Amino acid sequence: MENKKKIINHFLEKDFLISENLLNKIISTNIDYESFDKKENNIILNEDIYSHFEDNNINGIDWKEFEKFKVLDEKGKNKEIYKKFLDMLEQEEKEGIEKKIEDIEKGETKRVDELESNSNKYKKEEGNVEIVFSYDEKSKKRTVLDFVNYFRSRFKQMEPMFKSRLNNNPIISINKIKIKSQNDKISLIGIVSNISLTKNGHIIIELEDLTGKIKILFTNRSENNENYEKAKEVVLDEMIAIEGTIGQNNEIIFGDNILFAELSLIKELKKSPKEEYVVFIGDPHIGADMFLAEEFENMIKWLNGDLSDNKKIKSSNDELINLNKEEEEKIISKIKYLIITGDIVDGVGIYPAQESDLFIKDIKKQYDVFAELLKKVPSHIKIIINAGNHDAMRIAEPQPIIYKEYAEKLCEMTNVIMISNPGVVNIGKTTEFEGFNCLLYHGYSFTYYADVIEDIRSKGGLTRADLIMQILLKKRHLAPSHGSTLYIPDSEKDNLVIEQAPDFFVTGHIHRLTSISNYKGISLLNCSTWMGETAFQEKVGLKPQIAKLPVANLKTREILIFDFEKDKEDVENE
Ligand code: D5M
Ligand code: FE
Ligand code: ZN
Repeated sequence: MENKKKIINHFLEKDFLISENLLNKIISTNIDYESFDKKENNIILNEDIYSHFEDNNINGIDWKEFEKFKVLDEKGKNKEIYKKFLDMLEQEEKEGIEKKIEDIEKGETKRVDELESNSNKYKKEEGNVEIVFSYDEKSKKRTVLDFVNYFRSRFKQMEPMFKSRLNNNPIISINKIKIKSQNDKISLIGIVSNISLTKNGHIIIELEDLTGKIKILFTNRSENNENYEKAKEVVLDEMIAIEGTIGQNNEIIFGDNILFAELSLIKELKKSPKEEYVVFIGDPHIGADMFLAEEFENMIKWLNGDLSDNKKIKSSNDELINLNKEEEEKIISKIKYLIITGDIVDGVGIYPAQESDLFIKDIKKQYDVFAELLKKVPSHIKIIINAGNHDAMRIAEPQPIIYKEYAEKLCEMTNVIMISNPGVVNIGKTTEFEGFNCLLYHGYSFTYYADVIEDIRSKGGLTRADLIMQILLKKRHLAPSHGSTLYIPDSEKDNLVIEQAPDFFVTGHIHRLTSISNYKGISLLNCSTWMGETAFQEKVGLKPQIAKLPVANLKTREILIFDFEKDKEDVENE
């Protein structure tokens, strides 16, 4: 009894309460408790943590949190979290990255950064993310009126983008053409309701505003060649302005010029005073047989500082780059953001007979597996996710965030931020710096423009995401033609209009990597995929570019590509 009191008092002096089981253990095993000289505020020391306290200099652990977990454990409410905490302490003693990798390979789901052996980890600075725009659907029935108002809302939203730039002729509404005279010079702003070719190859664009419709002729005669080329870029339903001359009977306009909505030209890239990095992943397609698990895991290991994978590093102009170990580690340590642009999972029932291409046939399980993978990403990295056409969400755009019922585990992660498709997030904002706006769009409309715009079709179609992205920025709309995507009309706002110039325009869907550091002050990025070539892609002749990780430096705006694709030879030798 005396002994018991002595032991209890020894720990009380250090502000520790000691648990019954530890007390008994100290008595029965003669532990040299007197050398225990840590001091902590009123926590109950038990058998599980005693040795950790004794052996280690454990810094930065929130013991109050720990107490809560322990109580939950004792009440039988949340045993898991207490066990994880103990595992983490256990891990403190096993140094080195090898152990972490072993865990990843074993598929254990402890957060890798929690396992890191140096105590800095608890203080690692997190990225700063603010949601600028994420579509949140108010559920209501759509009516015909919504479609009419949708036209109006696009018109009203985009009209100001043209007005200040039409300085040559008076701007008039279409119903006022009839009170003007032949040969008068006018400007019109409207939505393209029809495009046709005359038998001589002239282009006739029918333009509609809130007051009427009129035909505008663009001839293919040489002196008008530039405008004729512009007319070839015009697509259905987009909003344009024209300058022209009134023709015979005021029934047709001869087009002198076409203006697209255009973003203003910014040559200088905005740069952060802080060296931070953002990395981009597109189209992982979890659940598909073709998902590249090994490449994906190698990439995650890399995010955790493992440089063992023998990868190529390239600049955005495709030049090979050599980085030494220190340079590479420095980059990794400053990665704060991970952006993922949709087709998170392969889904279920997305296309006929998809079942036979699926490794995981349950959509919720597909998301669960993805969450498990993402838990291995260091938790100070903020992960931003939007939906694609394979995800658990209606395919009509704007797509709200992926259904929580399916992506439950993803939504629970404190470093995961779900946004709509399209959506805008700001990253890297500080008190002194405004941060970067990133426009995320999965890219479903891209296939339409690859095909319909002759200039893009002739230069490589779908392989030219760079051209598609530029033309959509020029039109300031992610899917100007109604036929290019399914869309949900919103009578208040056309949510696919590009209202503000972003700093990053990030897309996916076509499974090929494109990176342009500076288009009008915007970094353009179409992401690679983490899925191999499918039978469908082989049939349509689209070669995916797989397992490439673009890494953008926010201080210099340089983009490097880390290539995790395995060499063909390696694959063949396996
Ligand atoms: O799209 C994967 C790839 O397949 C992407 O490059 C676009 C292409 N794709 C998808 N659907 C079509 C259609 N209907 N026509 C042409 N090309 C298409 P994913 O969304 O991952 O299935
Ligand atoms: Fe995809
Ligand atoms: Zn897609």
